[in-house]
Amino acid sequence: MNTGDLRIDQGWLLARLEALAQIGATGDGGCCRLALTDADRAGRDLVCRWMRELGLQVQVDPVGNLFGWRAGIGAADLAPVMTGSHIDTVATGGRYDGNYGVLSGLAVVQALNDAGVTTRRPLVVAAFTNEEGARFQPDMLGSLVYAGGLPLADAHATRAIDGALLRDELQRIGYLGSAPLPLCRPHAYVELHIEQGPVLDADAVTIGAVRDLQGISWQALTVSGQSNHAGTTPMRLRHDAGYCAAALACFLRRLADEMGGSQVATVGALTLHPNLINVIAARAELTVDLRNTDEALLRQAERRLAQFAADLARKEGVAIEARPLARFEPVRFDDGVADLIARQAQRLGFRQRNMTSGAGHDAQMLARMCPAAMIFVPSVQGISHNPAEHTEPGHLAAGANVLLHTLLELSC
Ligand code: HGY
Ligand code: MN
Ligand code: MN
Repeated sequence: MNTGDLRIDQGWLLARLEALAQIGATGDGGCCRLALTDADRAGRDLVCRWMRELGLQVQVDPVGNLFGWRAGIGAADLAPVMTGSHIDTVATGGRYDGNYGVLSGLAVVQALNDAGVTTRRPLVVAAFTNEEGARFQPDMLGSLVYAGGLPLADAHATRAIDGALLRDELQRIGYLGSAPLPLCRPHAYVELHIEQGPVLDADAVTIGAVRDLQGISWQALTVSGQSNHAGTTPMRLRHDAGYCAAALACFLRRLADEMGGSQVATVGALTLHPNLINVIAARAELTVDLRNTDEALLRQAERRLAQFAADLARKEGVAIEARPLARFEPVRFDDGVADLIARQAQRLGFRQRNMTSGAGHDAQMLARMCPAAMIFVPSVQGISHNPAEHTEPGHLAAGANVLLHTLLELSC
């Protein structure tokens, strides 16, 4: 058959996105399937069932990465072409972040099976553990271990923000696997993902050929001050951890505005102790997420934050301790794979453009071991990590069809 006319079954893909979204549904259209929780287990069980129904050989590695393997007809030692993403979500996640890439990989397999199309190289669909990094840090933990960037023992010893041990959680949900780590060194890796930003939607462009991804710096700051009476303590005698946390957040906003360009800064988590109306906070715990496409500028932002914190600590008579949580330099993807994505998008008649990813993705880890690139489709109003996350069905199908033909080209 002329595989050029092959298309994924849009209804099949939309139905599985809907079914997976019911697991951990938060009632407002979103999902909560934090890594290695019971909801994540249920999502994994469902995806593994769909993999088996498609005739894929399901394998699980020691960090819980899932793989559905479709045999090729070429030489047995031919490296496979891999696609995939993640099915864990943030606590207020949408239904497309990660899930769309994994399920589109399965939709590609479904289309190939239906059409009786075989490929020379094996095709592997992956779902990597703890991509979000919301429960365990760093993010992209499963693909980082897969690519050799984090020893398995260190990953197993990682504690969740709720105190659970990663290895114990893998065992508890039945996904402490024994597949080889890494299962394979792919011939190439292509990840399909929603953009999660406003660019494609604003430009009315359907496909992004992602050629690079910005650097990420995550740290946890602990401010230790002195609890005291809110009414009796003169301002000059305070060591107010709550004020210091607010001062740090305001500094980070000023820093990002002043640096401009792609610099972004976020304080996403903040807790005060004892968190009471009439007690000056003794302790503040906050997280800092800094990102920039330029490594030198990202380091500059880190240095400036450290300097501000040191000055603030001295002035306010508090201690401020920083604990690194994740640090990844900017990544350049493979131009050959990105060019192929752009060509397939054009051949299928979709407007396409080059993109930089503002978000972290498993592809940035696979890029350490094989040629890798990503396909983006528009996020309506750029909203993501939010139950209102939405991508039009036509765009979902468009991305999956570009993935289908990119994988076909790479694996035949
Ligand atoms: O944080 C990120 O960029 C990704 O969602 N883990
Ligand atoms: Mn994602
Ligand atoms: Mn995400």
